[in-house]
Amino acid sequence: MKRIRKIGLINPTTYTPSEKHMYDMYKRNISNYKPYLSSPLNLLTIAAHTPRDIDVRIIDENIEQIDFNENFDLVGLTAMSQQAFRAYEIAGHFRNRNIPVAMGGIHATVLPEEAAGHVDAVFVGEAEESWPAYLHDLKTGNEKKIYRNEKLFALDKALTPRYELIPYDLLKSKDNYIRLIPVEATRGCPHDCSFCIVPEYYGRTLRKKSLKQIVEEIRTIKQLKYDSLVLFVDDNLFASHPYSKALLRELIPLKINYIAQTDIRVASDPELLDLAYRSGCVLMLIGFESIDTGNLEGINRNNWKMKQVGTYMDGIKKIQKSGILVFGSFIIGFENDDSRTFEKIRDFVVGNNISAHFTILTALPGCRLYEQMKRENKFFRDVFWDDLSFYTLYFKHPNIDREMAEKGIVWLYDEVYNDENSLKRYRHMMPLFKELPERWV
Ligand code: B12
Ligand code: SF4
Repeated sequence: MKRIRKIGLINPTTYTPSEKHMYDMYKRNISNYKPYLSSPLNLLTIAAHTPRDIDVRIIDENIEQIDFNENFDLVGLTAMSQQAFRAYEIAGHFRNRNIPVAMGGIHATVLPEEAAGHVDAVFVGEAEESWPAYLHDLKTGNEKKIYRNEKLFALDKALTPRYELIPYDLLKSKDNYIRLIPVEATRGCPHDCSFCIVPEYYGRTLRKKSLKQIVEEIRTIKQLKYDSLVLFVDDNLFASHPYSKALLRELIPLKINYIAQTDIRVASDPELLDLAYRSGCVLMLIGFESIDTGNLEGINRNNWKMKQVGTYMDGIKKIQKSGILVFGSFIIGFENDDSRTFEKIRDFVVGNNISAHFTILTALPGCRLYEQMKRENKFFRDVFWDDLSFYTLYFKHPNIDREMAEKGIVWLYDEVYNDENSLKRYRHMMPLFKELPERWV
């Protein structure tokens, strides 16, 4: 029987070479645009499904250096694709000391055979049930190379993530970052955007945690006195309006401030917007993707995203009027995009008084767009996971080259977050806030 006393769960650094030029932008505009830091919810969740007699340490390489001499009996790594190469390096260091290494997360899920060449055990998909099974196998010497989730996890059985393991002092010591504490209410997305992996990974049906469970998680965070915003990690917190309204009513007495990702349909439901404001929602992140309808044609099989474009401006106004900031997400690199796209997006963002982030179209391994681009021989390299930061162009585009894309993205950030346009947004929102009942922001 092998004893497992101490496990290190590690989130490898996410900073890739192509992200470097973003730092100068951050520095130039730091008073108006702050990057964020958020502890890895997947590892806090895996920790919750680890027997309590095992000591677990969460290490986020974005905020602390890994001590490769630390005495772990097992190391668990998580990785998005852009972190994969670093994850393999980390695995190598621990395996050289005969410490077994397991790996889960989206990259291992999509490319388990690749990951299996670098680690001892690979987790495909959700691991709430397969992780405890693996720990048992490891103790008894029966471990397998690949663990797959047999079925999607029933979220009503979710355990509270081990929030107390967040190295909060370290997180807090990072000045100039917005601190986010992640909470999850639902999983799954009914849409099928060609560049996204979520529906294949989490399923198309919305699975929900019980309201009681979410309240319990937020109470835990409050007791820990983390002075941070809550980030609902759900791909669309308001996908089901009846469920989210019930959730928001539960959140009101908890007095938190939070950020949520959603889609523009929220704007058509005044009751939902009112509840969102009263429950402490400060910002809604909305994936507008593009303002050119032609670009969005075919993104979803039923053209759902394309059909929303006409509602964007009116929707933004309604959300802002309800006292919630709109943060748009825009993608550059669709087929119709060219050198003028950057200015058009700047005009839309500044004109509508929203803030936003801008990324380059990124076909992630496992998604439809990736398969299509591969068939069409568009990629510059075969294995380019370090280019998947969303800030680099790594495929042949008819009108945009790599330099134009990267410089254009930085230009967009500079334009939107300069003093003049930041002040414009502020002046637009202040009178709207004044018309609303006060809350605890
Ligand atoms: C929340 C979130 C974030 C948060 C992170 C919050 C946090 N630190 O926890 C923030 C906003 C920071 C973020 C940022 C980015 N994100 Co993000 N994000 C998500 C999101 C919406 C949810 C992830 C989540 O926390 N789920 C809840 C946890 C509990 O589930 P989980 O992660 O799936 O983990 C389960 C399993 O994977 C497995 N598992 C995971 N790790 C491990 C490890 C071990 C050892 C084991 C055994 C099991 C295991 O077990 C868990 C429980 O079942 C996903 C989309 C999605 N629905 O998955 C995208 C997603 C992960 N993000 C993605 C991307 C690309 C990014 C960015 C790179 C985008 C960008 N450039 O702006 C940035 C990274 C920037 C940076 N420098 O860090 C992509 C990754 C795709 C890929 N193949 O790489 C995803 C999948 C979205 C998409 N478009 O497809 N993101
Ligand atoms: S991009 Fe958003 S809406 Fe589209 S499939 Fe992914 S999670 Fe769903």
